[in-house]
Amino acid sequence: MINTRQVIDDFGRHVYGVTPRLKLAVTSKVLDYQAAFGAGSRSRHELTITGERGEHRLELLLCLPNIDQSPVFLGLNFDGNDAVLQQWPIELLMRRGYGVASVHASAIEPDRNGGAADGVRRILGIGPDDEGAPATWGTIGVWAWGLSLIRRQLTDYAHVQRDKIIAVGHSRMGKAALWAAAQDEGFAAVISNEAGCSGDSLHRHRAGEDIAAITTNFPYWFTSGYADYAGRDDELPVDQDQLLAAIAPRPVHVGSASEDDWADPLGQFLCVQSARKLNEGLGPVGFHLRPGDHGLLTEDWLHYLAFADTHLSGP
Ligand code: GTR
Repeated sequence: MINTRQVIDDFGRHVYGVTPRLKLAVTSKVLDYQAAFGAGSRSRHELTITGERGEHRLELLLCLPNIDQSPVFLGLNFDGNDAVLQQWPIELLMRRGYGVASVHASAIEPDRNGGAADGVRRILGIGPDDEGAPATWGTIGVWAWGLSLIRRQLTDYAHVQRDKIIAVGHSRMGKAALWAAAQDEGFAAVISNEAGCSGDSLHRHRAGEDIAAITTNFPYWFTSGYADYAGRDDELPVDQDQLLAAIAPRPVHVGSASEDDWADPLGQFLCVQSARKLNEGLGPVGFHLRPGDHGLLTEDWLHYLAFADTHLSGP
């Protein structure tokens, strides 16, 4: 039986950094609202987060179908909210009765070394030795924290089914979605699309990206001690199957692509299999493997819709 609290503590300590406890005021203002795809509405909201050292603003994109209340897929995006309208099959999701909420990850904290100085962390009043300082709290952890903050905000919108908010993310955003859902029981389910190393594939299956590569290319994503495990992946006190298992009884789905060697599809599959054993059947852990390379495709979304229809009984 998995000790969820222990797993979360260990991932905080060794991988993503410990999430500081912060109580912040968040306000929301509608920037614009329009009909979308003949299937519902699309609105943009400005969220203002007030911390000890000032305010930080984010733009939230919210697409909702024309039904009284809908489940919502909430995910961070790579290229901004306008791009997500082109990149995700939002019309299809809305026609199936689901809403979509998204925020540009870099609007929470820029995806680069030193990004902490220009993101939400700069207003939080966290000193260099405090929990939450850049060396101890990585950017993936900040994104995950941001996802929770946005989830709570979404529960204020009348047309959002508050107990059916699904965290979703591709690749680095998949890592953030898993970490967010593990820590925040308010997420009803989580979808991890090709999150790979430090997300949804096993460290102990030594293939694809490893801790040395990821902490060389993206040191700021993690707590600084994670890099100590470079070349010693097997010695990391946790593995990603435990993170997946810690989300149970809530459902998890992992999406994988046959040519995505960097994310290690076999390592993802083995991670899912092992998580199912660890959670002792408490929560479903789904998996699909599609042909092709790294990416979040409509084909993947069709699996995610089927998953949500089955495990959250749909809209
Ligand atoms: C890669 C990184 C992966 C994955 C990917 C992505 O460069 O090494 O861990 O996160 O980026 O986000 O697409």
